[in-house]
Amino acid sequence: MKTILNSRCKPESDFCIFTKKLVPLAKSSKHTSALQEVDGIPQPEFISQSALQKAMAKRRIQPSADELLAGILAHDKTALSRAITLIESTNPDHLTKANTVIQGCLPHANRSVRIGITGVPGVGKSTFIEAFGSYLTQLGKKVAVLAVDPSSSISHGSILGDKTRMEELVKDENAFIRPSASGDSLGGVARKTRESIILCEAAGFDTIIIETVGVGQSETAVHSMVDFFLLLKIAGAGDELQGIKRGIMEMADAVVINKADGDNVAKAKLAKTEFNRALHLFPAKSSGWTPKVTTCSAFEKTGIDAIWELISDYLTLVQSNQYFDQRRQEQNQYWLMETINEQLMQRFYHHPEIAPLLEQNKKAVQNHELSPFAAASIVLKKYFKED
Ligand SMILES: Nc1nc2c(ncn2[C@@H]2O[C@H](COP(=O)(O)OP(=O)(O)OP(=O)(O)O)[C@@H](O)[C@H]2O)c(=O)[nH]1
Ligand SMILES: [Mg+2]
Repeated sequence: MKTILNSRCKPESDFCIFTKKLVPLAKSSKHTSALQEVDGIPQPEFISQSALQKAMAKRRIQPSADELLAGILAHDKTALSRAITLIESTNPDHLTKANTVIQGCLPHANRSVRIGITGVPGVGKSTFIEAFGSYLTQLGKKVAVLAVDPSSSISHGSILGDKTRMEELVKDENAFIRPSASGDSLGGVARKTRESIILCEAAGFDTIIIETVGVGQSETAVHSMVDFFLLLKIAGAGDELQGIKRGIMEMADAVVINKADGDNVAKAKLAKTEFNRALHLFPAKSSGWTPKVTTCSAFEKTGIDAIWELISDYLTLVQSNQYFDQRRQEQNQYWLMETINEQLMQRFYHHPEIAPLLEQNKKAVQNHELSPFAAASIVLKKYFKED
């Protein structure tokens, strides 16, 4: 290989990218001054020009909404990926196209189980999703993994880095993994994930896993788009309940104590007893389901089947008592209102006249020249053109 590449280097080149060797200038016949441009790198001969042109042409062509929709409905993962990119785009032209695709997907969506997974960093979410997701695909399920992580614009998406931790699932024909959308507001990021769920369902995925790292209010956002909410924990030193946000415990349909392996098994069992006791103190859920506590080792892949069994029990219950549909209806209403609120706020705060006026009124309030109510009224009147 090396000799072939070497033979393609022009002898007069100053630097050969293939061999990574500098050819001394003195030996270069053409170049005598540093100000002279060196020759460009020659096009490798082994690239077929027609293939190159085809590839370039393909890259330039943006598939139409109809083509994307057809691809998604044919269960094509590339079309799904491209459509999600469209949803995540901030380009207004893409918005219309994205909406057309979503609208087309809607009649084919809604036929899946949506599972939310939360837990502090390092608890083992990615390792768990790898084990759990692979278990499900072995059962013949099609699994899509999405995320809500508003911090991902800084950290570039936890799942993206995690793809190395989800080695098996990434390669799995029946799995689809997508990192969190980026954005500056949780509402925006969550909306994109929610729309992506619809697309994944239309693309034939019957189990959607949504991961969140639990920063800010992201658990609430994920809870409002899933059927089952799973809190991942690790056993500590007997102070399990400390440091847990009360809200999360109320949302959880199951608490799974991970890393129940090696020396940790006894501690995990103890934690299980403690969580079980604590969960009984919470009011009964409107689903009629009593939250369960279990242990597992994502690393050793133990206890994973019991978790799926537990989720299946939950589904049987909520499908028979109609809670499943009722909750999805409520979630749709919630997202309708959320999207309106989000867009109104975006419009308002980014309005070119409002932003400076708001700053001016903030100062006036700070200097006790105006009451907060009077200042708000001035800004709102301007926005609604009532002044
Ligand atoms: N012993 C043991 N280690 C585990 C288990 N699950 C995960 N780990 C280890 O815990 C560390 C963190 O696991 P991750 O899966 O990256 O955790 P995470 O919750 O996704 O972390 P973030 O992405 O940072 O939020 C890794 O070193 C894993 O190998 C387990 O069941 N047992
Ligand atoms: Mg992770």
